[in-house]
Amino acid sequence: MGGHSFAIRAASRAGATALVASAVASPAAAALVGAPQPGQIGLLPANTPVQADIEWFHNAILLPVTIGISVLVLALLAYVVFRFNERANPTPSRTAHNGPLEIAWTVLPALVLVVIAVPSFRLLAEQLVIPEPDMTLKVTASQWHWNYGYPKDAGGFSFDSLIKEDKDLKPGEPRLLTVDNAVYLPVGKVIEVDVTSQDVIHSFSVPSFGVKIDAIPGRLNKAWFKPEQEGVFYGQCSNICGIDHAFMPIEIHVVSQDAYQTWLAGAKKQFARADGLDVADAERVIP
Ligand SMILES: [Cu+2]
Repeated sequence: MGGHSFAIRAASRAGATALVASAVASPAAAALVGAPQPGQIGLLPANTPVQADIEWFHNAILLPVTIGISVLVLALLAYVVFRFNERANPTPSRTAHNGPLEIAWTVLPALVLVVIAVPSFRLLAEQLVIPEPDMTLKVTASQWHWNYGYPKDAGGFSFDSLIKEDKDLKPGEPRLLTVDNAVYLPVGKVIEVDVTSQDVIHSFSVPSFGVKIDAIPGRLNKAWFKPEQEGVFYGQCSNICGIDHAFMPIEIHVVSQDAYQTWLAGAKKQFARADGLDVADAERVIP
């Protein structure tokens, strides 16, 4: 797993991490729902309305269209191979044009595209038109970790979130997906994420939430999700961003309002340091 570079990265980050490394006491362990399982086929379980619609679009529209067209083309090919081979059809017809047929094979695929386009555009609008948020989470990507900022009314703190090395994993924590400081969010709330980057282009992606949005330096990209169930949900950076691209996972705990308040109280003390100047800000100030 690129252990060498990982070790260097881990070492170089160690100083900065020490500020925020000690884990915040986590509320009662929630049910794990948003992680890939061995042998899994298909999408992760949906935990937001947007992801539920994405999965419907995939299963009810895209799969039937793809399978239908593949089977049709295979059947046509088989028919041609058996019906019009040299032995079965020694004197071929000289036909070059067939008006009705040409109209049909132009119009029918266009209709298929229309069938795909209607729910597709509806889905895009659902993702891009952000409803009135209950809270906003600021997400800042760096090579190679994430920084999460909570709004002023939640304490106005921010913290770095780095991958946990294999030797530090506790039982049940998936490797390459578990981080030292996870994000905690309340269940059933509309969360807006404001995503940016400090260095190169990354991508913030949480499959169970139906969110995948580029983190671009000097630009604020917005997305949203509304987690409907409590649990732990994992994601990864989804734009090749350098040597440790594969080692900047996202871990989000969706918890009850009470558990969220408990975590918030601890996190405020944990992360509000140096007059609110967090590690990410310090790196921005000192180029
Ligand atoms: Cu990245």
